[in-house]
Amino acid sequence: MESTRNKLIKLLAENNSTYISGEQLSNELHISRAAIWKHMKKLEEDGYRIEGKTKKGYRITAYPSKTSENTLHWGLQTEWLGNKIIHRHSVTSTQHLAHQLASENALHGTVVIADEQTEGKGRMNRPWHSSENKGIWMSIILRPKILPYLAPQLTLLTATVIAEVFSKQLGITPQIKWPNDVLINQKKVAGILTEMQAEQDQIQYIVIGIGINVNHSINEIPEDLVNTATSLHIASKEERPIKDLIQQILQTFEPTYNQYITNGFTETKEKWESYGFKIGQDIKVNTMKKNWTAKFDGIANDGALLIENDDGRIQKLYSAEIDWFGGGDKNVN
Ligand code: BT5
Repeated sequence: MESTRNKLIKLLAENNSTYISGEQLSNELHISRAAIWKHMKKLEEDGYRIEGKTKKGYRITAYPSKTSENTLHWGLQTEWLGNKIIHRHSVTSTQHLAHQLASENALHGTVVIADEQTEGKGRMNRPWHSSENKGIWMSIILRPKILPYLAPQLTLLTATVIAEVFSKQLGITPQIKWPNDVLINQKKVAGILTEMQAEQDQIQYIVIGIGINVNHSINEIPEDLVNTATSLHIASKEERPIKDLIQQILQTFEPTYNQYITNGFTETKEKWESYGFKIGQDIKVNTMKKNWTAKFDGIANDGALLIENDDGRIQKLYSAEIDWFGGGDKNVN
């Protein structure tokens, strides 16, 4: 059951440019005008600002900066992405919850967000450190009409979205390390995990997991990651409201995704390569079978890693880790 308080916020938010009268609120919520007034005082204590005008009624003029379903909806300029947002304080992994919701028919564009994850995960079940209120721990449910083998393109697309928000809106230029790491000063600030449920030639749903270290100070980065991980705060000396950044990412993701679905991968490929880390340089390539050195040529039209071997042979790889000389610890991946 939705709380009266949440219903009240929704009613006020729906009418954010106009006013809603005390009488109307009282009718819709089935409580007295005095009870509404008490709820409003509580909201103000939490950082909401509510303007009341005689004869007109009420409207919200400012939301608190903390992350919640209501604050995320407030001012979110998207058409379909985030129409449904599920926010929890603590989850094992937003991926788990998103899979569960997707299998229960959650709509395309549903977004799951948590303040902390107790079992955040990376690829191949590697752990993803997700401490409380320090970063963005979010999963997006998509139901794209593309062939399943193209799904990895969405990982690359998501990396370009994060890179664009960092560089265009925060003034921090990151690099993208193939396939799914966003780096600042050669340290990992964000990772992406794309998982899907599909049949032979049809995707049922995709869950894109996005982890971004936002407000960690250096001593809040776990010891085993301190040489390889960073946060926006460490890189720019600024703390940022998580919710603003989530909104910026959703607002950039939606048109980028729409463009990709309409026109294909070309634009994403170009953008990805403009941020691509070590393109044109020698890298270490690690696959399940072997490790070797090759020149990184960029990505192919389908998103695969393109390398040039010593004998001049160009090779396409769909699954590999890359590393670089002087890259430090092996666990930068
Ligand atoms: C990734 O995996 O980079 C994908 C991370 C996806 C996390 C999001 S958060 C929301 C959603 N819910 C989840 O449970 N997951 C997604 P991979 O490339 O395998 O990198 C994992 C490796 O990164 C680990 O083995 C560590 O070495 C390192 N690592 C762990 N936590 C980190 C952090 N917070 N920042 C930087 N590096 C980290």
